[in-house]
Amino acid sequence: MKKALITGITGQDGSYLAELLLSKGYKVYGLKRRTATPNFENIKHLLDQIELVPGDLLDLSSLINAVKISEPDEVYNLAAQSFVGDSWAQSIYTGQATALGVANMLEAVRLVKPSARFYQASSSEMFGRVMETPQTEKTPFYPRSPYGVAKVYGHWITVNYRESYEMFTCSGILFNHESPRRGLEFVTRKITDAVAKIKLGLQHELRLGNLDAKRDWGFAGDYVKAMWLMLQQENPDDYVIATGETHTVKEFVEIAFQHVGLDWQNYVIQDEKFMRPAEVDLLLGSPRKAKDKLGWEPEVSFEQLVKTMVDHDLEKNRVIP
Ligand code: NAP
Ligand code: F7E
Repeated sequence: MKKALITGITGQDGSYLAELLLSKGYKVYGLKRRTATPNFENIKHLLDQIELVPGDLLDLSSLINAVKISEPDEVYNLAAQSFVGDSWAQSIYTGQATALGVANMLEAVRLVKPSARFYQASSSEMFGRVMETPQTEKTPFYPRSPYGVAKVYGHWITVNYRESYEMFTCSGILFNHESPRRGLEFVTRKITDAVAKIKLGLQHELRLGNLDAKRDWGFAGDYVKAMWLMLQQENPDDYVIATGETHTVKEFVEIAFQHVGLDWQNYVIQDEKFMRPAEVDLLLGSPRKAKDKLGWEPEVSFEQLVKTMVDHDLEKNRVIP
């Protein structure tokens, strides 16, 4: 039986990846940091099938211990301070967790089980002020936030461990991917949760920042399949994972409101508070290499994604007003 260690198992991607690996017969270990209140919402249905090990990306000895306990064949490093918006206010912490946390995890693997295959959650935010469109594995990075800068470090330290120690390390440059398990602070889930609450009479307006930003949005359940595929190849490599389509925040808003029969213009207010000090205006990824080498393709369309998220939030808010 193959064994996998997932950091960030309580997050959106960690929960979908755990489901995927369990369905493939893996023994799944998840790194779990201490929190004052439980945050098992995304994995509560999996708790009796996985094993949680305590640890934090900032604490190397806890990571060494986690690798010793799990003896993994595969390590998926999904943990990070992942919210771009907060990365200016918490730039030092973002660097510690999202950048140096990767080095800590790689060191733990190198010291305890260097033969384990390693996946790093890199991000399209590394492209930032994009140098070409669509963005590919060869597009130079130009990050626009402390988060993006930290991910560039995480990306290159992953490449460096591959080249320095011949470790099987892969980096997935994933474009935005969403789901009903997305955190409520990210724009997609903020919109679908608000649309549901407005429809149910529980909220009256939706305050947003930049409606013109363009993102290449896919479904998280599709994207974790690409992570797994990367670690099944003969050789380690880096891949862009994207849909190849881009949409504005405004388009997302329009479809979400339309889905419940409302006109977004009656509810959306633009608020300076949600504008960023530096914005990433346009992201559009080329999934060509992933398609050619991994045989990976996204299955859920943009419209399906928006509607599924709205439907989920309608259901959730009906039950828990
Ligand atoms: P997420 O929902 O925010 O989950 C982040 C996870 O990291 C949570 O389990 C969190 O634990 C854990 N974590 C945070 N700081 C930690 C620390 N110091 N030590 C241990 N665990 C820690 O993120 P996601 O959307 O699933 O994304 C997964 C990864 O992919 C992240 O690295 C993200 O930056 C990257 N990424 C995401 C996207 C996307 O569109 N979703 C795109 C590209 C790359 P708690 O539950 O305790 O907070
Ligand atoms: O913002 C704009 C905002 O916070 C998307 C993370 O998973 O994907 C994610 O980062 C866009 C930006 O995601 C609001 O300015 C407008 O242009 O949903 P987001 P993100 O910053 O793209 C990448 C690939 C990651 O790696 C990250 O971990 O929407 N926007 N109004 C807003 N954004 C938010 N959050 N809230 C608003 O009110």
